Amino acid sequence: MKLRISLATLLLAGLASPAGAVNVVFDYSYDNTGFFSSDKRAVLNQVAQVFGRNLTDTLNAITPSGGNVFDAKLFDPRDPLNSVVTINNFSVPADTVRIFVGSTAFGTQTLGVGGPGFESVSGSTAFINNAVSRGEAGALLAVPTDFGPWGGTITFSSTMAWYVDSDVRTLESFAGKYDFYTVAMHETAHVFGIGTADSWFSLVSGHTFNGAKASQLNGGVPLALQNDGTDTHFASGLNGRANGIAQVTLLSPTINSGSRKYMTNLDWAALDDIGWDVASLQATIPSAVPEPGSWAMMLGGMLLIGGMVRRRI
Ligand SMILES: [Ca+2]
Ligand SMILES: [Ca+2]
Ligand SMILES: [Zn+2]
Repeated sequence: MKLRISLATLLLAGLASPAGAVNVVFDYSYDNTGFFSSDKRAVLNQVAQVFGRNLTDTLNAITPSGGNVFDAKLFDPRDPLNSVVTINNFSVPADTVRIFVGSTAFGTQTLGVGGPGFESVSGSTAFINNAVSRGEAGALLAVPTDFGPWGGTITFSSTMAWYVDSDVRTLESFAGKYDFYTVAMHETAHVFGIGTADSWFSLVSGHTFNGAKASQLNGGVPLALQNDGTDTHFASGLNGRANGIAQVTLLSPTINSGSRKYMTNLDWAALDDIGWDVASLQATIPSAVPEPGSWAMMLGGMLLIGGMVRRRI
């Protein structure tokens, strides 16, 4: 009987959530300053589309009840470096990842901070295992090979000059400003585990990332990490490919003003290596193929990088 119930549950889950549909929800509950204007939310909607359509894992719901207690803990979107907030009795639907966003004046050269949340969980073993893995069995191993977060936090600088692009499929000139899309994509990748998940650190040694798929794409060489003591970013000089051309990985630690970076094949391959089912290593924007005009501008923009001020992300 138990088996039959399980099969029925799987069937229902399959009907409710077709493959390729991780639902990335940005949550503005902690935006107490009105930072997230409609144009910024439109950019985040595009970020949600890129990640949501390209990650095809099925994630179990977390549904606390009775003695099964799940309290979400997250770095406070309004003050992520100093404060943690708890959301008692937190639940999340199947396949949904909820990312709480906020802003603060970092007072440094930091453009953004992002990472997954954590939790305080108690109850039956089955409830606890599901809550911390969302059904991704590899997340429960002693050396984790998968990651099933409920969501996390992204905080943006409230003081930097942002370029907020209503349509990220086209690239315009924005000298002196920092690209909100680039930073949002970078921080979202941190929420999904690059530089943050246990399954990431399972593959880190000697300041390199040793994921098989990423290393294969990198000429058989493990990916160099930024040697800053944290092993949370790829090295500044590490090139992958995006939109058919070489580009420094999105998950390197800095970005220049006036320029956009996309997820490269190496960034996506790293997500694959830490446990995600990645549909395409070429996903950069909500629709797959950039128009010829934006290619030309991208190439033009690259020539301008040299003198730009770099900021940490
Ligand atoms: Ca545009
Ligand atoms: Ca997975
Ligand atoms: Zn970062």
